[in-house]
Amino acid sequence: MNISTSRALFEKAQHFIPGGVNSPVRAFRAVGGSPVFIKSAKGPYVYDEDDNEYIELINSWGPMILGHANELIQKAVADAIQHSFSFGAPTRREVEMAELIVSMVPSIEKVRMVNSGTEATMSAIRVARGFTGRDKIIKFEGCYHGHGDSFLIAAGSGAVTFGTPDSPGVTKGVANDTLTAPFNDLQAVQTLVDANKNAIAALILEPVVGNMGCVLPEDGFLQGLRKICDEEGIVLILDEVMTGFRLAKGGAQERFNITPDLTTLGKIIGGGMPVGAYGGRADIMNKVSPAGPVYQAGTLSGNPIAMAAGLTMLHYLNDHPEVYTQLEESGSKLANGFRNSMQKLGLNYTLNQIGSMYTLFFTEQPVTDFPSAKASDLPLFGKYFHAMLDRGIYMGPSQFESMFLSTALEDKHIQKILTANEESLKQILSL
Ligand code: HOZ
Repeated sequence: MNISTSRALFEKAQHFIPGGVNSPVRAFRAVGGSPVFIKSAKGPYVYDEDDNEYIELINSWGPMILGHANELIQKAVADAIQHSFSFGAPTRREVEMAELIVSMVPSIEKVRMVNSGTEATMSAIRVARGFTGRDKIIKFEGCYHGHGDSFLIAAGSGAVTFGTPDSPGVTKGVANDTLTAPFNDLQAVQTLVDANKNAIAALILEPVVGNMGCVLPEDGFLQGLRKICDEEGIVLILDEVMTGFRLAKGGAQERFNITPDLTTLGKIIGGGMPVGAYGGRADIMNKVSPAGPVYQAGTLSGNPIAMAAGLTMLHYLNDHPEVYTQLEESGSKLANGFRNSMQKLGLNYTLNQIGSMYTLFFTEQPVTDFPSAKASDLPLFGKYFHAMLDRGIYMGPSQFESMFLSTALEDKHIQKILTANEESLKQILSL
């Protein structure tokens, strides 16, 4: 495959951008080789600067639920830009967006728009601290909540991919206020809570983890956390930046029947534009300025173009339940196909899948937490990644990421992914 233009761009980028990329995972360091630079995308396909076509499994890390360059969203953006790009003042669409989010996610009574998932999680933690008057938080090993200081302790996604789950630059004070527990380990959470009575403001997690690869909550885990939080007056925050409006209309919380106190949302509610939001119980959200004393602000928050894109997508999801049926079917078809191929080839790697999210882990052990995810054969994943890329399938370039499907995937695309998968496994294992 010719990627000479991408190579040249990457070479140049490294002179001007740290590591040549604006977000570390993109640099392909976990899988080796040179990243492909994307020029455009439509439906299930992305095209690189050398005009190679790929079926895409990143979907901008979640938001392209309807596939790339969806025409309804394009039109909404085209209409919105006629009226300028930013006002720094309230708009009608922000109210419509808040009303729609509240109607789709029942645990959210009030919501504040921000510009990214990172801003959403940082702000949610601040509000939880302001509400409880406590300092500490609990997060889970391998969960990633953006790059806010409090979360770069035992963090997943790029932080683990690049070996810096505890980033330099985070002060000892902040690190001391972040307690970590293994995912799916209720007893460990209880022990932390018992050892820090009346000191824990919030417990935050991805209800389905996407950032150590796709890892599901075991039966009763989320409900157990809810109970502990209720008993101890801890604010339960579900980070649904990647699962919100994807695993169900009301997100993972609907799917697993769990009611958080606060929810963080991200890129999905902008249809791919830079957006985030946090929301939840009115009594907590009323602490946010100017209703209350916890300060949080942003010139671009509720940006009119992003609101136009996000509103159009959310309305579509709200009005078309068949989207979720299709995502479930596509996820199942892929998972069944992967399992059939592995059986045929005598392989027993672990496939974690739920709805339109999945990760194939190169380990034979069940992956239920961070240590079991890290037991995967990472060099083998790198080979698999490139074997798939060579066959026109563009995956997240790290073992510690989830893949995301869109409704633009038709049976022929799923078949192509399955064929590429089987051929790639044969190639990398010399079968
Ligand atoms: N949370 C996103 C997926 N793991 C991160 C994307 C990125 O780091 O660029």
